[in-house]
Amino acid sequence: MKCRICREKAIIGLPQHNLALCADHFDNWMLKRAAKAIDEFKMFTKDSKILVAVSGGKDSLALWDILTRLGYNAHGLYINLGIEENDYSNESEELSRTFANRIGKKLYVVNVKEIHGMSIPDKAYSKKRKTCSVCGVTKRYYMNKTAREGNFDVIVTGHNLDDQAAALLGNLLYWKFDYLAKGAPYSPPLWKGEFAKAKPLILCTEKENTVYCLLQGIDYIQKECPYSEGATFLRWKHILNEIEENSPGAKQAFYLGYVKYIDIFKARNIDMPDSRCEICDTPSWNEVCSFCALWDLNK
Ligand code: Q46
Repeated sequence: MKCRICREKAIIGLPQHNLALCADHFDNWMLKRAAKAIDEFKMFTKDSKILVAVSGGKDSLALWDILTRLGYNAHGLYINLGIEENDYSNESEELSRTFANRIGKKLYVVNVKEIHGMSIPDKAYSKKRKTCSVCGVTKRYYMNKTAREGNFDVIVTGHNLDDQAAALLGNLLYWKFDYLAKGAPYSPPLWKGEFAKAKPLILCTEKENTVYCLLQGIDYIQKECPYSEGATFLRWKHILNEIEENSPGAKQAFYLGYVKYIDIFKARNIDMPDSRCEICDTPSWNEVCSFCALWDLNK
């Protein structure tokens, strides 16, 4: 297999693009893919202050690296969830800190156990709730808080095409309209002065992000979070991989087709509550928001 551009030995085949590339041209191609998503969905500009949600995994570190190389002003946020199994949280924090030092960018670190006296799994156990649900509410709160206090224009996440397509399949199968309304690569600020949310690696696959990290020598956490999404989500991924194998490009067509028609789902969705949490003052449908209720916060 030869690189389509220089005819040197290719290191990766990209059948969905009818392409094979050598290391140098693949590296360049990844930067272009991210730039294309940023431009096409009008995510942000070189003047924007960007907060990268960093987990220590390949997708978020690849994203931070690519944005930095493209000349964007991107800082990181790592949230330590206090997951002790496999030393998961400590190791991923260490890798995130090492990477931030390597690129010379600021990493904000939030430690849930230090702030609340309890880790995410312990909180979930004490509230008899699913760990990922407690984790989701808590991460969202701290991402928003950091973006608001740091005057960031946009929060970016490392979601890749495989994740988004699998989530889309699952949400479509069960017609989860509320989720279907929220799967766009870019969500503008809900009101003036608030930040946007964007997924610049939406045109890149899991495999491409992995190869990018290997080529750039980026050390990322290889373990999965011990609470990571179970068999169902993996099944959607597996089904889509089988389809992709026989019809290269189907995954991208599936997701981008949905993005084109996403307004169909938005019609049912009410975007913004007009009241605020009486404890933390963030927009909330209830007197006390889900985060303050979860962590039993008082005025
Ligand atoms: S980190 Fe948190 Fe995920 Fe781990 S506990 Fe679940 S939600 S799986 S992205």
